[in-house]
Amino acid sequence: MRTEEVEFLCERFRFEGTVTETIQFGSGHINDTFRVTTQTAEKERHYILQRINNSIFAHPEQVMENVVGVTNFLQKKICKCGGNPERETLNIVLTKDGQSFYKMPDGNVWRAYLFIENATAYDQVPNEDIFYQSAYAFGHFQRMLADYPADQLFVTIPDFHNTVKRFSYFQSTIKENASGRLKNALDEVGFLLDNENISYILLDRQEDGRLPLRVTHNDTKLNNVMIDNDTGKAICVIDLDTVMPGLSATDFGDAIRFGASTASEDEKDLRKVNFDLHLYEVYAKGFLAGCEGALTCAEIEMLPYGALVITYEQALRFLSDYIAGDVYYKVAYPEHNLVRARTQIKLVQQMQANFRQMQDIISKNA
Ligand code: ADP
Ligand code: GN1
Ligand code: MG
Repeated sequence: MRTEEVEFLCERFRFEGTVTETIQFGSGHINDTFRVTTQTAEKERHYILQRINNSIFAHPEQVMENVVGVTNFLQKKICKCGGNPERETLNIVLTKDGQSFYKMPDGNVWRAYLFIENATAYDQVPNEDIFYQSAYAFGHFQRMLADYPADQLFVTIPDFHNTVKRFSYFQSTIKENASGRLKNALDEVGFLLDNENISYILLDRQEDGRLPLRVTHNDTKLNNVMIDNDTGKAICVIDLDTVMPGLSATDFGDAIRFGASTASEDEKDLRKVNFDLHLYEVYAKGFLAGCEGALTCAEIEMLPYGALVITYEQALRFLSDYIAGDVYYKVAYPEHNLVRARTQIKLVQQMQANFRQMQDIISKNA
């Protein structure tokens, strides 16, 4: 981003003090995120300044309406429970004319949040206590939003966790082979095609009403929760762009595919990537505790399937993007999406091999 653009944008928001530094921040795959530092007479302050990716979110203003609704709702609940609403949920910094976002003349939509200080968003599990804390936080997040009026939420990405549609898109990317890369991924493509049956597991049960829709986060990876550097507690669930009606098994599964692995999502050496049943159990305990007994028997039974389905779905998504030519996720090098797809496939294979144990762990802890 050009310096003049940053200066122009910082001028639009109600930031306290004078801006002294702006740096790119975090490792999200979707939005452009910056940390802004300002200096007031007394102290230094930080803010998050973010461009909402409008090729992925077709209606950024609807994303912001959801975020305003959800954060206001959470702030009230946090206050009632004696918590700190400035730290335990995202806080939007308004523009100088009182809006929740600023639309640039080029059509890009920007927003700002208070920066959550002295906390970390981890890309890999540093220790099991922190993983437990993140699980509790995502379970609790769902619980706190149980009475949120779901009909007021915009669907910010239609069919976000519709694995069957993700599979169809995967097939169409193979047919088109827009990047010419299909030849580099034949084994991976073969595995995903052979396992199409996985894509129906959750959707069938959602459609026939066996699984209830709840207000869910839908992007529950570990780096979407801030962990307090001093206490190791998960203090704030962030990245609220995909809060929409969804399934509890999806939120559980997405966190497992990211966190219950012995390596990062984009580890190139597959020997280092293994599904960790112990971390799976740690997360299950935290998530069930955070949900406070609200899950139905059918939902609990589907938690292991959630892990399998969402890991498979993520493999489809990464590989589709590799074959389509990196049109969705940010990549650091040309094979990045293929590398990511491979880690997910390895995890799916190990989940398949250990599925009975995954089920037993849930039964034992439910
Ligand atoms: P993306 O959709 O691209 O993942 P996120 O909203 O998750 O965007 O933000 C990217 C990263 O920026 C996060 O993983 C986290 O490290 C950091 N971040 C986002 N919001 C805050 C905040 N309010 N305070 C501190 N760090 C934040
Ligand atoms: C994206 O935005 P971020 O980096 O937290 C993606 C998730 C994927 C994840 C894979 C809106 O999450 O769905 O699971 O990458 N978010 C969106 O790491 O597509
Ligand atoms: Mg994120």
